[in-house]
Amino acid sequence: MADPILHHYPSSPFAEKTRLLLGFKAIPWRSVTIPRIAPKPDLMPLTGGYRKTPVVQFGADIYCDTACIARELERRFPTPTLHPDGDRGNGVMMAAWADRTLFFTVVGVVFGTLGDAVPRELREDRLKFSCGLIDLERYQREQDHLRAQLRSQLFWIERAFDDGRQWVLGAAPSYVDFCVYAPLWMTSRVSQLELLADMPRTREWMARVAGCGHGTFLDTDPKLALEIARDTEPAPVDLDHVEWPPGLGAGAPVTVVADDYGKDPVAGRLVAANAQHIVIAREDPAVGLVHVHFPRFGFRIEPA
Ligand SMILES: N[C@@H](CCC(=O)N[C@@H](CS)C(=O)NCC(=O)O)C(=O)O
Repeated sequence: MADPILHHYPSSPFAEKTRLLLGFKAIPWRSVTIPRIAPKPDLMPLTGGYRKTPVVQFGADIYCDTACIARELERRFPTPTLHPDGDRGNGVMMAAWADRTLFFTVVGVVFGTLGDAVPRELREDRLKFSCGLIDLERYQREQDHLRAQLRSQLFWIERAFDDGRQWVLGAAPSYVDFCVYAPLWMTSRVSQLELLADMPRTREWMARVAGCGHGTFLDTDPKLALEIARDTEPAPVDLDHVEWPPGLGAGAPVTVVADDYGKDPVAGRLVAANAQHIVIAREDPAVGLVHVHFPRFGFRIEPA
């Protein structure tokens, strides 16, 4: 099987979550560095418009969003598992809190604290990208409130280790460890805040998660990633159950778009869908036919 290609940039917390997942599973990977702000000309032929970071490519299969990426890594590389003790539910529920609520609280605290040190083009890009949600001036105004919200959630995390466990769900690392870690890793950009000074168990756990490392990877030219997609066929799709959106079926022209922020629609033909997964097919002159995969949670499918 070809190595996964991670399209990412160093400072992205969701990319850090993915780099650690690859390290934990000891999967060799290729690294393509993408720009931190739009435009992302070498990514667009692969995703068809989705611009969030990261994206993982296996040949002509493109996986958007870390929930979808993690599920695919687990499917292709089941050992070591992200769901020890056969529990595929609890960690994923907690992960949804970490990916959305905890992450956005951290973004508010970090960007609001960095303030004018955030380059103007990054501020403007994120304001537009988030339809006004990532607003540095508002973050600065609401800083006390945001820090209180973050401290509240940090206590929840610290208390998860009250019984002496080493990992959030118990004795072994699992998916949720990487999801909770990623936003906290982002807070290290404002170390002067000392948010974790009185949270020794969280700091020790963070060192354990960081210890998973990033595994071995090869820096790869973005053009090579496009050639790999062009020279490969999408893999056969085999979902364990089918759950079509109302009125839509195989081959229907659709758009798929995130329902929270970064709402750039991707157009294609529906290949498969169920309660967890959406696959669409699209063609681009640079890459030919590709399948683009999204999680079902957090994405809206509409007739094109
Ligand atoms: N739900 C998405 C969130 C990804 C996300 O918000 N990534 C940030 C960077 S950490 C992003 O896309 N920022 C804008 C950009 O990179 O263009 C996931 O799990 O992958």
